[in-house]
Amino acid sequence: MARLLFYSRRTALPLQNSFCTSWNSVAIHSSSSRTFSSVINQLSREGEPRTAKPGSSLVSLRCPVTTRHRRSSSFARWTTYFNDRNSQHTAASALTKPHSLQGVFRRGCSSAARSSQRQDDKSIGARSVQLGSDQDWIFPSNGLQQLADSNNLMNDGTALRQELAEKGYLFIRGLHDRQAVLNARLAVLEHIDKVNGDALDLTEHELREGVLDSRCGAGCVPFMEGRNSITHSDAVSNVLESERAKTFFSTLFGESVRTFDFKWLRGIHRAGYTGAHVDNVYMSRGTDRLLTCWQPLGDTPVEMGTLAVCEGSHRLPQFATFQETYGNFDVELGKLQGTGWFTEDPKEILAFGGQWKTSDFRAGDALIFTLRTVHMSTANQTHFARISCDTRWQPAAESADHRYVGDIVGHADAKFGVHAKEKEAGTGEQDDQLRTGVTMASLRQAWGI
Ligand SMILES: O=C(O)CCC(=O)C(=O)O
Repeated sequence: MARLLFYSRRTALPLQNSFCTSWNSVAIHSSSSRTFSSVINQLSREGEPRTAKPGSSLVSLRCPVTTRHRRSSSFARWTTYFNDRNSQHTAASALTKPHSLQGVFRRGCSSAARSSQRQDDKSIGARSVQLGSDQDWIFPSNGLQQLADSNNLMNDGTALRQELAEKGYLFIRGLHDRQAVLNARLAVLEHIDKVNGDALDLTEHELREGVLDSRCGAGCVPFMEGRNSITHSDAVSNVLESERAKTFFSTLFGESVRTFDFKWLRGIHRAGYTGAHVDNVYMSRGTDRLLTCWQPLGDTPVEMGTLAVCEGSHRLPQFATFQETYGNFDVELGKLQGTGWFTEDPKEILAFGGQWKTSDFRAGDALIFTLRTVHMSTANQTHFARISCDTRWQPAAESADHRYVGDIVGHADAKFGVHAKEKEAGTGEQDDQLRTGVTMASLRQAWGI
């Protein structure tokens, strides 16, 4: 049976649109009983037959085959996320006033919706999302476009390399086995719950839903980066170091490959995001033919925090000074204080040129990009933990940045990126680097950018 979950902070939750043309059952989940009443009343007004269990936090609504619900100006943003039994989904949402619905997830979509899922990616309508610190973005739009996948080139190394050189990234749908990714997600959620029993809301939600406790903010989801029992658990390794992944990267490089032992496994809390940066500032001490592969562990719509790349930023002449100064900076050697991000405002990158692109990601999808490609993430505006991992791949014959291979002694602590941001936000720790390091603002002033 299809299942739809609504998460809400408010009580007024009318539906705006439905995108799946046939669903047969809906579950509404919230801690507020007023929320249920108002949803049920609204659905009733809109002519949806319903069955509700009074007093229960989980309400089943039987819906007929339906086309679209009426629009109303009072409707808040909501997002639907469809998954079918054959491991596909389409994500959709409606235009919005922010606030009420934090996310709507539906499992078990009809075959009609399944067959039209590709079209739905384009036709579902625009949603407002937060890119980095900037709330002023619509996806998809001219400013923040849909990533085009390169699946048609999958078996052609030369074509893949040309595409990567041209765009600075490759978006591959279903690079990984979907079920393996979902298994990995569950293993990570179990790990999170084991390390911090307060991180996830398990009073009303199943673990596999990955719903964060309402008090879980910065610093609450355990740190999981490095080489450890969860990054190298069977479930996670089955995705990150699968034969399927190795074959893809061997084809892409046209030679045998290796991957860093260090894995950047992350659980991003509500409101968390990553600012704009290039990876060269963190890992420039080996070959420059190093690629990042970003993969969410689970279905991840843009509202949940997806990676966005600035197409062309790795090679456009307008980025030359940016790449020669910031792009060549080694955050550790340069004793940087802070994240290593050039900016949290995507518009500052657009001032150079390029084009921001992202996508709703399905479990299994991956985004691969160069050391010089500017990227950042949308903010997680949902109640779900966004779980993802960055892996790094390079030709086996070339030198590897010693900090990320082997035992990784001395580099287990994250000093930069999102963790530095959390420290800045005042979670307590003040290490030497934070007190004495150079700031990105002062560097940018010196670089004149
Ligand atoms: O997962 C994220 O939010 C950002 C990942 C990333 O940019 C990186 O590790 O380089």
